[in-house]
Amino acid sequence: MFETRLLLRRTVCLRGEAAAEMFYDKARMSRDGAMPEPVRATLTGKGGVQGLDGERHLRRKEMFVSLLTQERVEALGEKFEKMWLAQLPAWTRETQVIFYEALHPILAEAVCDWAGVPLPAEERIKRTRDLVLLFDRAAALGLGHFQARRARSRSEAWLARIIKDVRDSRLVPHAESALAVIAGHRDENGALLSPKIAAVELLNVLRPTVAASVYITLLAHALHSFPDLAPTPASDRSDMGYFVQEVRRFYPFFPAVAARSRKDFRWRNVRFPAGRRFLLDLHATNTDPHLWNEPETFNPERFREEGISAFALIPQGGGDVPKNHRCPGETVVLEVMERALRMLLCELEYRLPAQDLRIDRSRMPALPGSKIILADIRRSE
Ligand code: MYR
Repeated sequence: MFETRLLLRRTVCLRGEAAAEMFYDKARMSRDGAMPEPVRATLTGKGGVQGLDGERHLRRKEMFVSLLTQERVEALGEKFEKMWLAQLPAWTRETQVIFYEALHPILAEAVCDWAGVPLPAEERIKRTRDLVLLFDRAAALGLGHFQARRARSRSEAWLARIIKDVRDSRLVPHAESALAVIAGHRDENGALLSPKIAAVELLNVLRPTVAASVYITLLAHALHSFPDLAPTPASDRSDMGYFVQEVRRFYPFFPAVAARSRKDFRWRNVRFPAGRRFLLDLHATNTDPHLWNEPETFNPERFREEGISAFALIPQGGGDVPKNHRCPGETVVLEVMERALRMLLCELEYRLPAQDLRIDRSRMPALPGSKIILADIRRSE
């Protein structure tokens, strides 16, 4: 734990299992306005589930959890795989493909289709580009930051129109779809969400699914960097699962989550005043030497041996999904990563030409310099 200033505000930075448990104590911490404004204006939007507390948060969270039953998550995985297979012939005609960028339209189309959001052919490129700007430029400075702010205004306006179309019966999405559930969701007072807030929440479904492209790119990086530890097409499901979990533990992706103390309190003999900002360092907890054996070594086998608490492996936040602020989309990420792993191992043949494979840790989200270039792509026999 140490204290610094972030955008001029005194901020306590924390890492480790005990710190994560304290950070997720709702009696001590509030989320209201906790993330820095530039992140709320780009990545998360304002008025969405990430910044709510108490009953309002629980009710909104319930809505997300209801969207993500095992059956629905698998349905999204199937769409992702189908769209990727449909793109493969085009990939084989290219001399090389930038994997990270090639994943974006596949994930965007899959999640829009799954969520019931119409994506006409003429809008695909611009809507996908905006969804990517929201997470890829959320931490950018200067022009990149303003591009992300503009992408948020455009995306919210687009989805608020679609929410109104549903409420006025001009559009009838499938009852289980994210669009139908969010458009019909009622808050704790029985009121519908405003079209703007409903758009923020719909973006909370679309954007992070496209952001899974970061993890899938890192997955390809790990397959290349640790070939002796990679599963084979014959590996069983748990071995594939351990590899995916180790990618999520080992590589930095989402750097930190933020909260604000709601009252004065004492922890580990330090007194914290109400209103102090706290940042929980997710990657530092995933690689904390007090928690993990040889944390800087990529070793999927650790998941066979080491038990994981809800506050130790926290690439998408810690604690409990329905009752606390842990990301409800973790199962979606696992689903698309496991499918991507099977695709890379079983459906595709490819080569990685000479390229910059160093992970740029000054970039958020962190990616290899080349974003993974694949060459000589063929469909496996
Ligand atoms: C999502 O879309 O919610 C998941 C992907 C997010 C990646 C964003 C990386 C930059 C975030 C900066 C956060 C700074 C926290 C202090």
